[in-house]
Amino acid sequence: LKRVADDVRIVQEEKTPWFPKKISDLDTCNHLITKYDPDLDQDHPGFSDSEYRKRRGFISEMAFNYKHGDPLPVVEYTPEENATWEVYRTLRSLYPSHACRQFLEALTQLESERLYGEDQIPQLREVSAFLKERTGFQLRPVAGLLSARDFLASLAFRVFQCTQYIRHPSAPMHSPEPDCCHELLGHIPMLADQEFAQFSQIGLVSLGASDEDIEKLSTDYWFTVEFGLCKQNGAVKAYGAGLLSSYGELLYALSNEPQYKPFDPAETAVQPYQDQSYQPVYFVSESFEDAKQKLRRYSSTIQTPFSIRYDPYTCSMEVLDEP
Ligand code: HBI
Ligand code: FE
Repeated sequence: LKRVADDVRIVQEEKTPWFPKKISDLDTCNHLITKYDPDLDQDHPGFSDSEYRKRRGFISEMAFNYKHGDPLPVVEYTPEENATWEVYRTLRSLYPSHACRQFLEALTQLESERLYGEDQIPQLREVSAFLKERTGFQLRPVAGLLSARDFLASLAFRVFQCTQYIRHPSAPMHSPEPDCCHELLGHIPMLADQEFAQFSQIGLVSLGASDEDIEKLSTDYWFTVEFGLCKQNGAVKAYGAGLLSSYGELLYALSNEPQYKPFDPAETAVQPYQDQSYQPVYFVSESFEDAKQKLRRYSSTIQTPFSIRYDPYTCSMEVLDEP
């Protein structure tokens, strides 16, 4: 006897993953990845420092309670926290030779407006207002490493989820997780550039995408926004936030040790990566304009049952059913 499998036709219901439709929906996009949590990870430099963990808990609490439209919380940083911010001075010395032009321009502006200085950690509220005037990007506080889906979805609304705590003072030059040094020194100056801000709306493609496509988009994000290099006046410069916030890796990435490949979204998307040590390979873009166009072409290969447009007047997604 033959079992006729065709009789039992399982109709797989095609389900589109939930995604935020309006900017206040981002209040529910706060799923953290517990990797590198100082409360759970024994290797975290703050693991055995109960004072540090208490402080982190306090700042996390503010991020979890934050609702879209609330004024951004102001953190009164302690003298010890402000002392850790000295990484700024150290990194600053490398920027003129290693960072891309757009980064330097924005950083200089942040300094001349006295939003950035050596003595204290800048406040997200002021930095968010600065970005909003330039590219429409705004910040919202987040308690730690966010899921790729939630993180990318926020970018679609030109919202950057930004951590507000600082790394442990025992390891000022390295942090296993994003912290305010990484956000303020790596991401913020880049988000003040128009072309780069448009590139960062990579998030639009992630809305309703499959887990597989989210993984590919995060990998493209990883090798561009986090570890990207670009050509400028015949030289290679850094624009990735992971590089611009790490003295050691910034030097390494622009030395002749690592391998360089041209940025190609389809290829880059499947490049294996790790976050434990320096990258073995970096992707070089011709320009942000070029990277944006390549990404746009690649995005059209990502299948969703609809197309989406962001309406900046209502800060909401317009979902257009495909014919
Ligand atoms: N979460 N808080 C935070 N900051 C990031 O930069 C970040 C994140 N989650 C995921 C992520 N970056 C990317 O590496 C991609 O997975 C999107
Ligand atoms: Fe980052």
